[in-house]
Amino acid sequence: MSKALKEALKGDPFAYPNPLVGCVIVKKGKIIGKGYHGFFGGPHAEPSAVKNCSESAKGADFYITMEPCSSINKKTPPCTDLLLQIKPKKVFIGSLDPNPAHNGKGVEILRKAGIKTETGILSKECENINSSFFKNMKENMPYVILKFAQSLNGKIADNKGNSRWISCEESRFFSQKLRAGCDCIIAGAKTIIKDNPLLTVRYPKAVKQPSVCIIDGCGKIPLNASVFKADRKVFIVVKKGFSFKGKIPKNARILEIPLKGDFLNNKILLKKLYKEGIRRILVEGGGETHGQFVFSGLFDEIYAFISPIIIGQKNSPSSVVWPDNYKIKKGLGIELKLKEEKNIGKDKLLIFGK
Ligand code: AOF
Ligand code: ZN
Repeated sequence: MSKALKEALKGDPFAYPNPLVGCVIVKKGKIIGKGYHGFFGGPHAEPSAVKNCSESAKGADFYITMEPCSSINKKTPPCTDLLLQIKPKKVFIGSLDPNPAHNGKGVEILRKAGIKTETGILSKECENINSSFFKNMKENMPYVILKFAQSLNGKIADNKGNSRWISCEESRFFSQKLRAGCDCIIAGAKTIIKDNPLLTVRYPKAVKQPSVCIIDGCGKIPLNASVFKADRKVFIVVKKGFSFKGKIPKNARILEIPLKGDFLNNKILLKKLYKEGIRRILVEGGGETHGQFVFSGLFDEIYAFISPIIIGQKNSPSSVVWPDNYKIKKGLGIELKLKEEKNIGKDKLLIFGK
């Protein structure tokens, strides 16, 4: 199963928002085939592994990180059909599929057909690689990743707004991979006005551009901003009742969201985006946008690229900011859990969860 997990990870970033799934086929103590779900809409791990087999998979043992799918009316045929046809000796399963269309059903179908199954092999590990898919299925909410590159002292630009480049080239490439695995990028209006970013994916073999969602309570962004130029959807989020002046670009849509205190109610925004089909979101600043999501606990992970540079100007902006009068329930700030750390070029990437 740990080898199947390694296979599954090869699906990052193009399998998203589908789960990462890997499959290893073993016969007489020898691995005869391996495969993974490589891209959204593409073949699942099981048919990929069967296709790669060096001999017939009949009577072999299958190690699959997630319960095989079993429903029709989706992009690919049910993997249970393939398994019933192959008749494996035994099917070892990591995690169950949290998708209500499949949950527990795949295992049941195999058992009823007389195929031995064993579930719960490295189940925590198999679940952990799919935390976004599990959240989507269980909460009907998008998975939210915050990303920023900051100096050692927490600054994202100097006092003139110069931010090129805080992080190194390797970190910026890694950020592109993160974008390629998301279907929406959230940015604040100030970022759009100040930096006029494209917010596109420039990553090898990426075929889709994530949509962009601009938090713009009072409609201040210029409607000829670069962000509208790429072929993708742009959501402009304004406070409820605000009417936007000017001609809205063809690929843009206005989302009206009620206020909560001084800011927009981002929980309602996330629910709306989920209904629009958005499953994995990258929040890419600036500091005040990050602050709103962090303060209200509306995030799942934070990717902080820490660069070995100190930006000392008093008025240089910070990576996460909220108003002085916001009260923290306990302690000095919002505590996080460090999940992983990596050296990327000269930078350090720290990945936090809640
Ligand atoms: C598997 N093996 O490798 C994956 C599974 O739209 P489709 O046809 O790609 O189906 C997507 C659903 O299939 C997804 O929501 C999840 O329940 C399951 N994913 N199942 O047997 C795989 N990726
Ligand atoms: Zn399947």
